[in-house]
Amino acid sequence: MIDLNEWGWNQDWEAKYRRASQQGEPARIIATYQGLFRVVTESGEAWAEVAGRLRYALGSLWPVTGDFVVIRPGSRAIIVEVLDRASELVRKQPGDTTAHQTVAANVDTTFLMQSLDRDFNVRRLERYLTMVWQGRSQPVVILTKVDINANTDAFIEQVVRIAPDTPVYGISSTTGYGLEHLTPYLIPGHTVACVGSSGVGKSTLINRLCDGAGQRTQETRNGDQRGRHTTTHRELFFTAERALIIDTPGMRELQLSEGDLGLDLTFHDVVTWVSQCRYRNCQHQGEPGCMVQAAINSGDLDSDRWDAYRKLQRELEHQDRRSNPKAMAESREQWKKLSKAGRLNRRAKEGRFR
Ligand SMILES: Nc1nc2c(ncn2[C@@H]2O[C@H](COP(=O)(O)OP(=O)(O)OP(=O)(O)O)[C@@H](O)[C@H]2O)c(=O)[nH]1
Ligand SMILES: [Mg+2]
Ligand SMILES: [Zn+2]
Repeated sequence: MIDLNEWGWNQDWEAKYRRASQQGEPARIIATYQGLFRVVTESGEAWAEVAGRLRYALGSLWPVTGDFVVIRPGSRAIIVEVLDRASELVRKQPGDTTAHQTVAANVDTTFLMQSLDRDFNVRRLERYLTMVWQGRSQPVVILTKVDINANTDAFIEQVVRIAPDTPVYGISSTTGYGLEHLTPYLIPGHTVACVGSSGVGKSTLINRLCDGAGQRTQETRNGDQRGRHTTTHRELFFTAERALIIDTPGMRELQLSEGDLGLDLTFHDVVTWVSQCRYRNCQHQGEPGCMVQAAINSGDLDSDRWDAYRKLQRELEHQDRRSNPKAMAESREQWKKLSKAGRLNRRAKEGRFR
């Protein structure tokens, strides 16, 4: 018998399970393999697939690693329901679509990892923070490979400047430096996910925390500090402390899915300035009583940070329009009107109305 509590099950899940509409056994997804799922149940590990009638119905609740599900056991178990997520990490699919990809579900703490070789970038970190807050998980910023960069404190300071309330630590999975700072997050039954670009050292850290859980990482070739794409699917492991930790494949680019809660939480300093402008519809372009301009002028607000906020805000508005047909129709109407006006203008100029 397996104690699902060790796998993150608790009274909240028990309650959700009791309310579930489908009969079956509770299980947690521990890995996904193109349509097949590795699950753990009270009677052990098994392979599972999604019930045929759910294939198109699940939408964004399509199971991912970390999900709790209801299964019908069998030589191949059938997933008949996905329990409502407590949290999720969602990114927009790379490329020009409105499809979203959930990377992991039911994550208590997210280790946002950047490495101090060539990966460090505060603007990208803001993106990741937005995703984590939006998904109702708690971020911890981890700067990796401090063994190859002498100037860790300066990097930590840069992170503190954009995320004063978020914990940030410098670590080395090679030497073990700083790993003790992560212990408070590795609580038995809690789930942590490692997120960050390819090569930052997610799998290496997990290996180390799991006492060699058999994760595969690829040694760098010819001193190439970036390593190579190695993780092909997500998985969930136990750390030495019996916390659960999820490896996610490296993201080449992070695009955000819609919603502005995460943006507001990541940029709460900016939001505070905006809320203090004299006019509610202030465009922050030199109007009297604009607190944003005042804060930039006095050095209280970094103009790069302001630009980053505006850029992400525009990106999210664009997303909202694309995934919200009404807003899209409205903007299409707008566009039609404008282009019609443009056509009329042109004709007027060409003198066709005379
Ligand atoms: N110097 C140094 N190298 C490290 C450290 N951590 C990881 N590496 C190396 O960085 C390379 C990439 O590490 P991985 O753990 O595979 O990176 P990853 O984030 O899992 O990458 P993907 O699976 O592609 O997303 C490997 O060659 C590791 O040996 C560290 O703390 N210091
Ligand atoms: Mg990896
Ligand atoms: Zn303003």
